[in-house]
Order: sequence, then C-alpha cells, then structure tokens
Amino acid sequence: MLDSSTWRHVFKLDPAKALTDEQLDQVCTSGTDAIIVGGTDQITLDGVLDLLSHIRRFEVPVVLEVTNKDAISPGFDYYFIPLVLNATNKKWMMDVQHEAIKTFGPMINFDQVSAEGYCIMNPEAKAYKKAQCRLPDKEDVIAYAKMTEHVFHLPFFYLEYSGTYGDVELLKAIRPHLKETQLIYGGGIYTLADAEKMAAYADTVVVGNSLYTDFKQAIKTVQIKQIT
Ligand code: 1GP
Repeated sequence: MLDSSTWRHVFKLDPAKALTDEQLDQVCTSGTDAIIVGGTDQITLDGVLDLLSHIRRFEVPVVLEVTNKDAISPGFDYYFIPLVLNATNKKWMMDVQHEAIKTFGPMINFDQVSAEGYCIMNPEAKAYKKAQCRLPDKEDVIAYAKMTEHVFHLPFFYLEYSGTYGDVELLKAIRPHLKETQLIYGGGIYTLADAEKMAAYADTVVVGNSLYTDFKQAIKTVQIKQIT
C-alpha cells in the first residue's frame, strides 16, 4: 500500500517536455520524495515509457498521474487518478476515470491506485480549460476540501495552480479542515523560498514547470525537506 504521508516534496515530470539525461539523473537522485509523471497535452505512451525507463533505474518512487488512458503503462509504483472537483463538465470528475477502470479493470492492482481531489485555480492552465472549470471562491474551496475528506474520503486534496504561483492565504485557510486527507500544493514554484512559503501549510509541494525553465533553481527546492 502507498505510504505517501511523509512526502514533503515531489517533482512532476511532463512526458511532452525534455530534460537531458544528466538532468533526469539529478532529479532522480535529488532526494525528492517521489516523482510524478503527468501532464495535460500530448501525453503519449512513448513519452511515458521513455521517462519510466530512465527513472526506474533509481530508487525514488515513481507515480503515473493518469490523464490519458492510452498512455497507461505497467511498471509504476503508484497510479494517481485526478478527479477535477471544480470541473463543470462531469466527464473530468467521473467519466474518463470510469472509462479507464472499465478498460483496464482486470489488470489493475487497486493497492497501487489513489484518487486525488483536484481543485484547479489558474484559469490560464491547460487543465482548467480542458475540464471547463469554474473558479471557486474561498468558501467554495473549503467546501471542496471538506467533501474530499469527509464525503469522498480521498487520500489527497490537490490545490492546483499549474503555471502560476498561488494564494498562500487560501492554502492557510484550507489547512485546518484537512486532518486525514493529505494537502498537496502545486503551481509556479521556482525557488526554494517559493516552496518554503507553501510548505508551511501544504503537506506536500509539487514542482513541475520550473525544471524546464530554470533547472538549477528548481532542483534546490528539494531543500525544503531539511528546513521545514
Ligand atoms: C502541475 O502542480 C504541478 O500539475 C506543478 O505546477 O508546473 O507550475 O510547477 P508547475
């Protein structure tokens, strides 16, 4: 069974984007708690397998965040299924996941599968547009967090600002409402200081895009594990 409760820092790698082999080695040996492979656009099985074959040579746990059922592969430690809570199109809360379980059900080891309650907060993010999200206010977000913990009993609530740095006050407001469900923050973390601010309230911070734009700074964000 997955024990992610101690994960403070996670890198997210996008199969549609490129790092050098040397950079990938550095990500895998950085001391991050896990690597999530995931993205929104142009996620192909080839891209997923390329990353998996590289990361698998290291000990770090590797997770596939399932966004395209045609790019699902065995060989990951865990599979995270995003349920987009603020999607107005039910397809992204229920239907794509249903289709994937229907197709792959007989092959799935459900001990490796966890659902993430996603709340996408950046209207410019590809995932926001794709899932036709509605922008929730603070009370809405807190209600989503409570539903995630008390109604759906999901292991993760993911406050997703993908591509932009989010509102730390909102994260702070969510914090007291989640005791069992792990609070994940992701979006616009470029520096250790960015990571530190969010890690004050999030159980886990996710660093993605900055690996592709400012690798040196991004890799240093792992140091929050020592200082928080
Ligand atoms: C994306 O939350 C992650 O799903 C990380 O966001 O790419 O903006 O770092 P960034």
